[in-house]
Amino acid sequence: MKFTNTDTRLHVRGESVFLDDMNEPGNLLHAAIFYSQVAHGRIIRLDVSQAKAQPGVFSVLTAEDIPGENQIGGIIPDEALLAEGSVHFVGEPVAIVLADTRWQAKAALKHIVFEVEQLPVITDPREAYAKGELIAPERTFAMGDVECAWDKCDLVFEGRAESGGQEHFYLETQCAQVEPLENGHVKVYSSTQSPTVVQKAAARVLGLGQHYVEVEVRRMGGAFGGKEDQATPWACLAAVPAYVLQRPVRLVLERHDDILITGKRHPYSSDYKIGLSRDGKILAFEAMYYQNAGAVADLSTSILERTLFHGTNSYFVPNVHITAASCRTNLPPFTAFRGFGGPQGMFVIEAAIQEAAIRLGKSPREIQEINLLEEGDEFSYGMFVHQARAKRSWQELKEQYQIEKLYSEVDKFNQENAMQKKGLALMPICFGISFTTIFLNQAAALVHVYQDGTVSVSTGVTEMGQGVNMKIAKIVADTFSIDPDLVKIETTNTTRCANTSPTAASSGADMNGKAAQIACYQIIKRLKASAAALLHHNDSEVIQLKDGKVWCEGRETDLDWKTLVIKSYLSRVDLSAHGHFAVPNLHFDKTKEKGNPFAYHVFGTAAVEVTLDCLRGTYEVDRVMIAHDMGRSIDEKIDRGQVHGALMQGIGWVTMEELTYAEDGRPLIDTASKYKVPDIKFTPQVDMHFLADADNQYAVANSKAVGEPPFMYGIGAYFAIAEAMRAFRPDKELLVDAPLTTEKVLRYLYD
Ligand code: LUZ
Ligand code: MOS
Repeated sequence: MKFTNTDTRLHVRGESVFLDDMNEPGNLLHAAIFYSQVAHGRIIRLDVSQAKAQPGVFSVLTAEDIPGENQIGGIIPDEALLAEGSVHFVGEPVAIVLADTRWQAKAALKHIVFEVEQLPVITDPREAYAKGELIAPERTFAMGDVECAWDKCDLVFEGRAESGGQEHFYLETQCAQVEPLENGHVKVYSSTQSPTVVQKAAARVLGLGQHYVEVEVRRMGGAFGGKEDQATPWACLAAVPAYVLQRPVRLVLERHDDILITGKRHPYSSDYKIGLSRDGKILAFEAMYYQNAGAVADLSTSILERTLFHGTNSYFVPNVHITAASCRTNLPPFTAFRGFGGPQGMFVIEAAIQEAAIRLGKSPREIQEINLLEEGDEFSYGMFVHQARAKRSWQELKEQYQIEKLYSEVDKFNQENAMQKKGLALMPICFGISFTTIFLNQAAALVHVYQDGTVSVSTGVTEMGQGVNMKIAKIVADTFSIDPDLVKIETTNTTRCANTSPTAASSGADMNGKAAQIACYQIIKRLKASAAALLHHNDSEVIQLKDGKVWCEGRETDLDWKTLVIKSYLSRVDLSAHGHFAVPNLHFDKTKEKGNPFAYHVFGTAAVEVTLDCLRGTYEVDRVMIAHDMGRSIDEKIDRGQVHGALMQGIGWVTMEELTYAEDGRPLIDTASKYKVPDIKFTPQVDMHFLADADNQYAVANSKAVGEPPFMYGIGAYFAIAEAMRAFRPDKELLVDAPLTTEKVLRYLYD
């Protein structure tokens, strides 16, 4: 089989068509967005008349030109498409300039008169909390009784943990193109993970039924959660002028604007209290997570929920009391990012364990190991661990890579070197798979078999570089037992697959693969009946499709796939089917905060080794070793790529990627050149081991979701560096303030 990932082939040749590569319609208008430079204020004056008179400018639209509702908030309706009355963050869209060229639209922006009376600005989530500025009521997950437990502990202490935001740095910036169709219909091309979210929001701002809005997604040039909710405003900002002016409109953010004004990973500030027995058993854990939500809700409440779900990571803790609050500040709204609040939660308990190790005079890995989840253990949210692979991945990692030997080498190195120190940290992960919003756990597919035996597959999943199209093609080919070259994966389009859930929560291949399979089974059933008739058999149960041939009663026949298909068509057999899949057995009661929210969990353990230059404060990640629970991999190359990419993104989050804000709420990271992401030279040697015999009956083809879980391995880099720092300054307390930039390291090493 010569099957390769079609997208990769196109990408390396520069042939793949991203949104801004599409041919331009003849009368296309280019949009540029005028946005607030003030983080909080009352609008006193907005005058666009001068801008309208600039060369090439066709029109300038403001909130009053929106034909429908000026509202795009999905979970909580608190987000205007265009500011009206007041502004709440730097970057809030105020007006849309439409011109013949992108440069003319941009040039006209400075002719907009916008006066704002400044109001007090909040940037700190704890301050917002103290002032009662909450996006929604805070939530608490509890199990056992922490208050009774503290007395039984040999060690109880409190601590604080900070983790910063993160820029998605997708290569393709936010963009959309909208074309007016006949009879008041519109077609929206969007670089979105969530076609239906875009469809609903566009229908809302245009005042149309959803059936008048078609959303089409070919692919994204990266997303990482940044296009789960935040592709929507840009699609709507193109839809309004396209509809009002009845001309096609394209809107593509420049990198500078994208970095400055679009949402990022939520920064968190957290307090914790932990109690342990002398031998390191965690008896109780309490935490308060202050999430910096930014100015509007976006997905913050949902992300907050996942922080609670992952508050105890892969450990069993009998007494838990964790509370989380989504705090409204005047920063650009934070949003989904790979891990979706999970990493922020896990970071806190890992910090608590590291500190406990110091206080108990143990190694962190001793404490981690004896607290790992076992079969049947209960999570604070009432779910029980099933198919626990925490200890297994831990053991396999240790054996595969001789981890204890590595620890003695690190100790030896640190004794022999004064100005260079090494650190080695283990990072176990446990990540729940399913949207925590239960109704989103469904997917649909539409499969057509054409007369020549080739196959067209549409699903609700979107391709963002993660290789999901390749996985779906393999699943479909495998289900029909035909050559994958016969299968084509279509664009994602709301007229072919409706009510799509976001391609998110690592669930895209799981759910859409299953939906596609369900559609295939229906066609197979009809084809088998047709084959039975052709072979003069009255029982279709004896028919099998195998390797492109029809088998009957366990024997290969002369009938092949292509002949069967054309003969079935001529007998007027339906060769198309729609499939729908709903993940079974999910439920959650928010009044009790208990239930069964996940189809399954993904486990794994990583070891991260670093070397710190104690003169310069610089560090290198030398090597990462991973034992990962991949289920039965659908495509090993793609899955290795996902683990590797997620790991590096996680390492970047806790090391060099730093977002800073001025006191007046202005993001200080406003160009690509001010933001560091790991590059190829920073990439360590990565050794990866997938657990053998790790089938997972809860996902398609016994696989496991891969998109997000390995991100959290990156957290190990933080604690490896922290260990190296403490090897140099054993007198100092653990620093828990991610990202651990070189500047912070240097300040720590030399006060
Ligand atoms: N998106 C969402 C997600 O809407 N719900 C989730 O639970 C989720 N989890 C991870 C990433 N995106
Ligand atoms: Mo998401 S963080 O878009 O899975």
